[in-house]
Amino acid sequence: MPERILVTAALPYANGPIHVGHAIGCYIPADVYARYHRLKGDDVLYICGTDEHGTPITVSAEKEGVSPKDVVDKYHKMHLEAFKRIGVEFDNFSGTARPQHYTLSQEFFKKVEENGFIHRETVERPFCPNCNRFLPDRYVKGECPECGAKDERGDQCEKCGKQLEPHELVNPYCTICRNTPEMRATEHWFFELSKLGERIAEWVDSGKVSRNLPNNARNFAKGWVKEGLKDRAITRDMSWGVPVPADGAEGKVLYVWFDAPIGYISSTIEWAKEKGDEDCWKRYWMNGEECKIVHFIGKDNIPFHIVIWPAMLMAHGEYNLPWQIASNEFLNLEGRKMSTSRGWVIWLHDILKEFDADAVRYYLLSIAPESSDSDFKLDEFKERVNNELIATYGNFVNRTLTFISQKKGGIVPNPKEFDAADKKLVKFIETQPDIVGDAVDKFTLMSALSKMMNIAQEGNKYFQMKEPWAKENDTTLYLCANLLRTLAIVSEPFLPQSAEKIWGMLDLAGAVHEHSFDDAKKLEVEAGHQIGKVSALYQKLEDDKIKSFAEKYLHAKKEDAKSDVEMVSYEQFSKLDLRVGEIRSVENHPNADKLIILKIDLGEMGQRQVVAGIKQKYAGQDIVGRQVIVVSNLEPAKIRGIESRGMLLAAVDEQDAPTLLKPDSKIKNGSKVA
Ligand code: B3M
Ligand code: ZN
Repeated sequence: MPERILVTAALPYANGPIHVGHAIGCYIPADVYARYHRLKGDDVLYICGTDEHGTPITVSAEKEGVSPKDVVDKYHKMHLEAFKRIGVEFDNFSGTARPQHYTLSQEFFKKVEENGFIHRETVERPFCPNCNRFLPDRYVKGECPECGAKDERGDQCEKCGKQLEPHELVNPYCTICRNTPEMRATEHWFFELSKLGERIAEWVDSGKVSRNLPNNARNFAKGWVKEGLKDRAITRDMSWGVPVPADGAEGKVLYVWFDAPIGYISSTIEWAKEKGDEDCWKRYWMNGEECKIVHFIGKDNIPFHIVIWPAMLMAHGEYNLPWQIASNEFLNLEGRKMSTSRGWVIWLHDILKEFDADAVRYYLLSIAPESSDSDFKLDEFKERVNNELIATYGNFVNRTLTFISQKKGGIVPNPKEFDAADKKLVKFIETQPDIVGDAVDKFTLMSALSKMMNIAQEGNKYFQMKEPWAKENDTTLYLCANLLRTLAIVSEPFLPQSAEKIWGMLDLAGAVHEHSFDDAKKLEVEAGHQIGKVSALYQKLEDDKIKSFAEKYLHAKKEDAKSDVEMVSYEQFSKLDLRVGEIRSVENHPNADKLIILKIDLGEMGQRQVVAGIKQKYAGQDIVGRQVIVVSNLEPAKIRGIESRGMLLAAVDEQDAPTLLKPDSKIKNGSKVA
């Protein structure tokens, strides 16, 4: 019986690129799950979109000196491209700043209010007198009231995971100007979560939730309910967001975590409209228990998906509740926590520029942080790709097809009578696909991946044992061609691009993803079938390639490296050409608030144009005529559209504010700094 399944992945904030940790946190696992169920013939939809509201977006916009909409559009496009390259295939990828999402979120709010789960209340919230505004969520930092961690944001403590409200921080400060905020009265709307604790606890334990609900999620929910759920403010004093649909709510928008999950529904509605069947989204959201809603998320999103979102749905009353919350733990990088602010991160678009998408998918799935945090290591990436993906999977593909192509003129031969080993292989073809599928259904994708790889391994063993190069080989090659077809289908959810290539090389009808997973259990490559052109699936990863990738893309800012400062050799250092220069002119950068364009005299080396991020500190100061230290052999770069040929040396304080370095006394322009 085909099932109906709605798969979602956490809506990524549109305020920065996706890194490998995000990718394996939920997008790739959800994609594997959705692809598998599409092959099973289920009615499955994979829904996502960008989360375009909240202070993550407005803080980024202010930093970059552009509008929130600009930020959102830029990253929406970037996310989509990266997902496409890595083979993450959504049925719809929407965005929460679209009009129909506004309408739906407002209707949702009103319905919950009508049902008696929303009240308004005047409360005290941090207000920065200097910036003249309230400081929601990420505009305020301070000490976590729970664990004492410093510099935590007003929405969640990264250290202990505690959900916070901006006014709960100890010793708060404004993240824009660093002033201490004062408390001011303001009116907000509260979601009455306190009324729903019992129902949440009951639901988590009921058979209506997947028996594979991860323990961390189940226990978290029960623990939180036991502690006592509190009503939560679901509005904020800011202008970017869904306007609160109530009288007297000017200047207030819905809290991003209230509107974002509604994005799962609005994206489904958008999909239905584009399909030209306006109402068909209802069969996923409104048909009682017939549809399994599976939310794939990263660990930090558990509280919202296991408690608040279901509570919102209960309070609304007309939509289906989730059936599964599949969440991974965190991925570290070379033994250290990934940090976007410190640059210790591998962006998905960077790694995809240099390496095969399925090689990246393979490695990430093989180290997925399923039950505990795991570690991305470039050396291990190389090893796994070379020794497993290429040596096992690629090898079976290659030896089977090459042999048929070279020794049989590309024709799959007629099998003779099956011996015991052949029969064993046929049995394996009949049973192994379900073993892989069961593991996917249990949300244990690492194990599913290794069971998929068993197919290639078994194929290699069989090939080796049968010695087709030395012995009668018609049966062997016939069965290998069939096992390869099985492998292509079963591996499609994990390695979609490789699977299609194998299908193409086998020259079978259609595309692999149009076939049925259950067909993988049959022998359907017929004797006499002509295969297509054969080529290698992957390129071996060489040390040099890995090293140059690390040099190009992986550098942490120095403050992060305090405990493990990376050493450079004298030879590396001596490659820098540092010179004394003199500032001749200064002008504002046309496209950036913090940048200026300098012309610098390097004596005999001539004049240079350099773009530098020192405007805030040096605005209004006359620095023409001042001597500076210039890195003169830096590769030329365009910075926001303006060519820069060099870099000025400056010391930076804790807030990254620069102080230019200069020679102790006047010296000839162009002098070498050694
Ligand atoms: N945007 C948080 C995140 O990207 C948030 C998820 C929303 S899911 C409804 O981690
Ligand atoms: Zn301020």
